Amino acid sequence: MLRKLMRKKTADIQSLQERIHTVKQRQMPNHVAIIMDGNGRWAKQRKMPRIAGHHEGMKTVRQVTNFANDLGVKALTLYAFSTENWKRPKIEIDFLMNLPGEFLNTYLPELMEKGIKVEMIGNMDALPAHTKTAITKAMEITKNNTGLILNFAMNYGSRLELVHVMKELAREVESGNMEIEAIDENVINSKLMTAHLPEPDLLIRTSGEVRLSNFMLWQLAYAEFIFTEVLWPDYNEECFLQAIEDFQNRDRRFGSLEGDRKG
Ligand code: V0D
Repeated sequence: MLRKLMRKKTADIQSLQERIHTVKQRQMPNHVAIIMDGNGRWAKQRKMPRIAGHHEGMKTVRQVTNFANDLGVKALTLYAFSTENWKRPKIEIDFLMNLPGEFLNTYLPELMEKGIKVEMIGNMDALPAHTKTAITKAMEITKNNTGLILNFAMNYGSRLELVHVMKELAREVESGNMEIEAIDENVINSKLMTAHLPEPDLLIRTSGEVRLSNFMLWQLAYAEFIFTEVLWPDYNEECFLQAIEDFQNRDRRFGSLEGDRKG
């Protein structure tokens, strides 16, 4: 009986390895963006405080980051804190703002070992000093790493980002440095906080919510969207692998007939 169970277990592990082998031979998304939803609900189901869910969600961040790096994904953007999240109770915000420091204290050696580079988008100014310090240090220490870019969206909102781009362009036109006619998609891309990153080609949102919630509105124009009922603390390598497989099985044609089946 035990032997039979063991055999089954071995088979399961092998098939996961086989699936990884297969996705690696196909086109990997360059940039995966994730809205990490469901931490509060996960905690509530266990009669635990919301912060316990946030803390558990941090472990998922580590797991998914390492897995994405192993698969050869170039950039992973995680929506960690939105401009809307300031409306939450102060006690919850205080706890959240300790997570970057805790995450980096715990995992920075591992990030260095794996060559992962930490970056962030969003307005850093409004973050507490200790949070800012932790993130700035990690960005400095990992800046020469050449593996996965682990990009945290913190105090980020897409419309506000676009407002800044528009103001910046208006200033350049007003000062005579740019012709209105020179404004095109590339110019706008170059002013976004994601200017140096490949365009996200896959968006994942967990926990059953089917909305964009002001996340990378411009950047996600051509991305594949994958929504799952799985709560972020329960999300794992197998879930991420499934998302990559789903991505690879979609027909990405950008509106052209390229790849259209004959007959
Ligand atoms: C809570 C689930 C890692 C989402 C994941 C302050 C909500 C865990 C970071 C982090 C959060 C951010 C920057 C950095 C290193 C780590 C994080 C927040 C929330 C918002 F440089 N997890 N995490 N930041 N949660």
